[in-house]
Amino acid sequence: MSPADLFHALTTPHHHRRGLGRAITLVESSRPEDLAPAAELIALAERHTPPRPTFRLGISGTPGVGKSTFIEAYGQELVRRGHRLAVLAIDPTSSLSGGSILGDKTRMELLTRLPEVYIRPSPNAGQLGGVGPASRAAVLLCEAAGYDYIIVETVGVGQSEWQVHSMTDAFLLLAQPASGDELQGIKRGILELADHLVVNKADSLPKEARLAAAELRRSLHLAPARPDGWTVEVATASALTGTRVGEVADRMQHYRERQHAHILAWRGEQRVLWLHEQLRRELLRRLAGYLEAAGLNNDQLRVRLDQHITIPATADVILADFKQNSNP
Ligand SMILES: Nc1nc2c(ncn2[C@@H]2O[C@H](COP(=O)(O)OP(=O)(O)O)[C@@H](O)[C@H]2O)c(=O)[nH]1
Ligand SMILES: [Mg+2]
Repeated sequence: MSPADLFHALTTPHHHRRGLGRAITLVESSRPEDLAPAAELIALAERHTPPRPTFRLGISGTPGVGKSTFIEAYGQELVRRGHRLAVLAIDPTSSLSGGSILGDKTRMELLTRLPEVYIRPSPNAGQLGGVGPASRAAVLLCEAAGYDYIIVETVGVGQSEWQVHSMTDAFLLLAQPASGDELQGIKRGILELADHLVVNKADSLPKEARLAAAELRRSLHLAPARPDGWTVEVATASALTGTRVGEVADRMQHYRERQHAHILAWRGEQRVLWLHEQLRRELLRRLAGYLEAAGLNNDQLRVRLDQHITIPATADVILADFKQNSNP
């Protein structure tokens, strides 16, 4: 199927699911022959204006904090409010550990069955250095397919929180009902990324959840005021029972309305970030292609090192040659 046909398929109401799945697979692919069609598809998605304004929410938190369970409850609330929801679950660990994707499917059982909801686990999106351009493209494709609410879920490993934060309008951090940043599973510097904080499992550990929320509020008070004027609130909720999940949705709606101008500006910046990622990836791809074509395998690189003695000098010589050869 040509990219244009594929794009047509995914934008056709009621018949878009298969097309969308194939389209996301295409943009996630690292096969050389898929690069050009993927680029064409992304170009079509970029030019397409979604039928309704869209909202992109990033959700993160340590494994077991209840992200999938929360999305199951929150997603149903969104559907009740008239949204069409796409969930992109990105798990950079899953190619190593076998992943939590299977567990996720059973935890999002009701959501999976709703016709207004599309769920896409991307176990391999992490292979090329985490949540990258492919995930950004997947968001656009979901929007083109008519989903107006996109949740990007990631387990907090490596750089994934930063990356998800840099491709969404709002970032929600789920915390454990325990005291201390470490016990809540919050890495250094991640708290500052959050626009919304929710301490989960308030049903089974109400006291611990209250204490954790109070502690998180204290750490937020210590942080400087945000330039966008938004005040981060800490909620306690239960993903399992659904208690106060509706309030989180209300607060999110308030954020969406109040921060509208900031969100638009942030999306503009995100396009520049995407361009940077694209440039980096393309440059690395071309360099790898050059090294291969020039026969510079590890044995040859060792020979070069012997010739030029130091690593920076060797790199300079190789790069000069690369530049000349990629500049016909
Ligand atoms: N008691 C209680 N258990 C929860 C809650 N949310 C999630 N869990 C449980 O915590 C475990 C991990 O949940 P899961 O959604 O898979 O976490 P994830 O790894 O962050 O996606 C499961 O056994 C859930 O049933 C909650 O609000 N209350
Ligand atoms: Mg999960």
